[in-house]
Amino acid sequence: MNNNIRNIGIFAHIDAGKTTFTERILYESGGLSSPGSVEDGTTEMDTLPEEISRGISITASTSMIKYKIKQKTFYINIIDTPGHLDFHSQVDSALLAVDIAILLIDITSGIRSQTELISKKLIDKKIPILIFLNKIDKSIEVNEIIKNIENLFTIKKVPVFKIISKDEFIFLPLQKEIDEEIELAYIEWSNEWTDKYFKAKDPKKVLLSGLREGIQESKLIPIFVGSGLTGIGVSECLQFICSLTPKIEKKPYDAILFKKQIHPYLGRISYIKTFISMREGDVLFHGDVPYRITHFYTIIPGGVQEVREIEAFSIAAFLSPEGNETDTWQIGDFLWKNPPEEGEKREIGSFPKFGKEFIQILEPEKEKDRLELEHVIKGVVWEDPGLDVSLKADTGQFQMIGMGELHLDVSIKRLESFLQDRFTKKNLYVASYGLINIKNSNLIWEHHTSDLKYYSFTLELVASKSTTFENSITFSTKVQSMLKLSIESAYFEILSHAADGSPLLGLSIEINKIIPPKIENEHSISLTKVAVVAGIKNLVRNQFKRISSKTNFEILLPHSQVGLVISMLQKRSAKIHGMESLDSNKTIVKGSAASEHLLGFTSAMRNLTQGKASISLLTDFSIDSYSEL
Ligand SMILES: Nc1nc2c(ncn2[C@@H]2O[C@H](COP(=O)(O)OP(=O)(O)OP(=O)(O)O)[C@@H](O)[C@H]2O)c(=O)[nH]1
Ligand SMILES: [Mg+2]
Repeated sequence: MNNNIRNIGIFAHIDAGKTTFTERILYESGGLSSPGSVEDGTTEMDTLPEEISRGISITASTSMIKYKIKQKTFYINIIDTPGHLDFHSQVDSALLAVDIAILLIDITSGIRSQTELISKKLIDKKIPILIFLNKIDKSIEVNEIIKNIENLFTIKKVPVFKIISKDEFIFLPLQKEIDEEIELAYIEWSNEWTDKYFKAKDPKKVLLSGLREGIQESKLIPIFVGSGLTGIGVSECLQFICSLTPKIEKKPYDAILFKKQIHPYLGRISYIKTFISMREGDVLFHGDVPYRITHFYTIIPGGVQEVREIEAFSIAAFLSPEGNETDTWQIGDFLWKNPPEEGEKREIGSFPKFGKEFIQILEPEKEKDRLELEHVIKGVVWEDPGLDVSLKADTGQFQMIGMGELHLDVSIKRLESFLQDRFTKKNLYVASYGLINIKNSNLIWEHHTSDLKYYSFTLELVASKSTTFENSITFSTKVQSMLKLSIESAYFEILSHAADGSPLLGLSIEINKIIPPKIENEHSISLTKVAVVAGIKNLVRNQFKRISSKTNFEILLPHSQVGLVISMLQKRSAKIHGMESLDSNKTIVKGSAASEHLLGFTSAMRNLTQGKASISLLTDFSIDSYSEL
């Protein structure tokens, strides 16, 4: 890795202070004359109108700063990620680019579910982690939190600070003296470093080298302390990061796409992390499709900078390819500098698919605006890997499909910023399914067009509830292939809306006898379909239970409002899993409910608690954790 590039990601739960911390880093580096404020809507990182008005981050934003330590200049790409779980696809995309993670923990609200979720992801990806206990200006009670951090990782945690008083903090790496009680842990993880330490002329230097290597090798996690708001501990943390050189694995590709954005000045841009150096005019291959990059850009505090050359292991943006073929570039896709060799099969990318089951129906206010609405929706979907759009075949309405209510809400506000009121929001719902609930039964499905026997069609079968959520159809009798295809397609088509319009799950059919019409012509195919459709409708009628995704919630609120919120939750058939009381006079309430029952809950709760309660919602889209409605 180039010795002076650092790609840092800032991760944490909602409101832990990521954006404020990032602004402070931009300020410390000289990139800003004063740090922006989330409250005043003046930050570099939260610039979308919805980010400013709600005071939350929605997208992962990057900025590059130059940071000088003595004579050496470091180029630091910093990525500020959103804390709301509705936007966690943004966190996953940021993880494609970062080499070092700063995990903020707000000492006034402790370890929360997002902290646990992101910790697991960072460990899985073997990204070195630094913990920063934030908002120390509010309280210096950190012992309880440090104890709780123990359960967060199996990796050894080592403090790098000592708190003397509210106004005095000592950063041990900057001290000449050695605090053996704390600092011996920096080398004890390795026999080699322990040997070196006891033989060293300059043992402090060995301790710090041991600490750095321990972090780079994911054997140690240092704990910093400070405040992004007042700046305590921020420059110490930044300087320490510059002294780390994380190991970068060589990849079989030359760059990875990690973000797409409709930029206010540049239009559609794509961000890549590079693994080799590149320069303007270079051609990059997506599979075997070439694309010439005329200019590279880096986002810097206050604007955009055009750059001729991009070093290996850095981050850069370029104008996104337009057109049908190249528009298929997805976040997580790999790019190469050379075309594939003959016979070479290239993997395109490896970004996870996200569960999306919150659906908002939209339609143009006037028919003449339909094309423009479609264009704008597609643009917003293009930017956001957590969003999809489809057309409702029966009504021609658009279905915008997202990861949560807040996610859809801000996506619609984004549409409004382009279209104002030229479209209408119809219903919002959560996808639900019918899960078949029948006993094994031998059935006969038949269809007669008239009295004429030679036009009738009969299927004999066994229908049962499958052990999984899968639908399946098997044939234990010989069947001509066209007929088989037509039975199968009718079966899957009707199941896609058999449960009162919703998809039906878990139905397994074994066909063991077929008596086709005596006369075989084009009618026989449609007759088979009619028989299958009618048979399934009959079978399914009221024989299913409706299931839907489950949402886990975590609510942080003042002790005095717990009763109020619990009674609101009970009305929505929520299950409370636990409550935890924090030193800061606040309680965390954890539980779950059917996602559908929680629609509208966040805003109702905010109104009733006058904004004093904050909620984090994580919907579990894995089908085996769905619950009955
Ligand atoms: N006292 C104090 N307040 C802070 C500190 N850092 C952030 N805040 C406040 O905490 C609130 C949330 O800060 P943000 O920086 O928006 O938090 P975030 O983690 O970026 O939030 P999301 O992006 O929505 O997840 C704001 O009101 C900040 O002013 C800090 O170090 N001390
Ligand atoms: Mg933020």
